[in-house]
Amino acid sequence: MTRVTINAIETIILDVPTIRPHVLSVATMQSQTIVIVRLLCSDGIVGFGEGTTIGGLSYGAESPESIKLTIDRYVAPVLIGSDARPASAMAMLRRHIVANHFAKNAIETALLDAQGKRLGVPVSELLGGRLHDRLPVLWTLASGDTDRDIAEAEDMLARDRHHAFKLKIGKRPFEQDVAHVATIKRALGDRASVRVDVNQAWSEATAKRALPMLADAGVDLVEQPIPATQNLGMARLTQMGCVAVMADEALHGPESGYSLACGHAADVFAIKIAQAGGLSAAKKLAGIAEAAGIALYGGTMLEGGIGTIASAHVFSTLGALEYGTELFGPLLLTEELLAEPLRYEAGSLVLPTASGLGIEPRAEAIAALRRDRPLRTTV
Ligand code: MUC
Ligand code: MG
Repeated sequence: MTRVTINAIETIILDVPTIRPHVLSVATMQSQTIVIVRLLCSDGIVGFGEGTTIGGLSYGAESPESIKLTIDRYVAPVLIGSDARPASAMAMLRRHIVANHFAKNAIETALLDAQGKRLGVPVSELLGGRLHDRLPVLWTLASGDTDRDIAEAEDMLARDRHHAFKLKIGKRPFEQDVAHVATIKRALGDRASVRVDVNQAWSEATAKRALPMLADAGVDLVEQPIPATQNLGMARLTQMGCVAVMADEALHGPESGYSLACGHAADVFAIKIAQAGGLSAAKKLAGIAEAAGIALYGGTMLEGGIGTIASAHVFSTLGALEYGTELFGPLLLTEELLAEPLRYEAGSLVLPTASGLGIEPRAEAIAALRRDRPLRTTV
């Protein structure tokens, strides 16, 4: 086999409006910013990757602009001219660059897309082979308005699009948030599972009061109620046992997963390829959860089509995803970024069968949404 090397890496920032404001405890999103990576190899194959976070720097330590800069300034010089096989390129990257998990994930996605296209197999097959051809997908209700959220959930149920909902809370006093959640759960009854994501907004004292109230309201899962650094607090909340507790922002790959597992600090792990530092790291993290008896959930950073399907390839290889996934990112955007949209059917995302990621970006959408597009002048 001739040695294939990496010839060039390009990054493009896109700003894509959302279909409605998406209200989290840390930010209100009116648009999503996506960094597209194009990785060109010496055999002419192009791999695509995506670096996406939420709310600029309000969610985590990497912003879209820092992801682009990291790749342009530090990743590309390390990788250009080197072996394009994913494991070897990623090992090289880890030797030269610490942290920067979102940037590393975007690169590993592009490397695996290229390698899959080269070998004629889907990315899931490079990761050991898929166990699921479709994945259950929930929808996040985050308009910030109780009646609007109920109407949105009813519409999703009527269209058979989603059967589980995640509510973003933590912005208002907790009693108001619990009342908001209880009203929605009462309206939906047994027709839908309701979960909440606090995005680290509560103190442990508030969480101790709120968790039993949420359990009484019929909530199935409480995600990252307290700050990501407070694993001992997470362990105490998990031990209360009234409702399942999920770690999200506390997870930064296998090492953090190992320490949470050792400390019994979560019932469920939200597996996110970007936060984990790539697709292989996400698989290792899932392995730690499985070994520790921690349930799995397929998380999202509200990525567009590339990041969403990259996540789906990983999740399709995991045994049991007890809490399903939230791979709905593309459905929150007003613009279609793929030549052929992802297939969502009856509450599930269908995995593509073509080689690599099995998707192609839509060139016109990229041209129209890129932040550095030439400004049109009117005469
Ligand atoms: C998060 O914190 O989980 C996932 C779904 C959503 O609405 O926001 C994200 C981020
Ligand atoms: Mg979360």
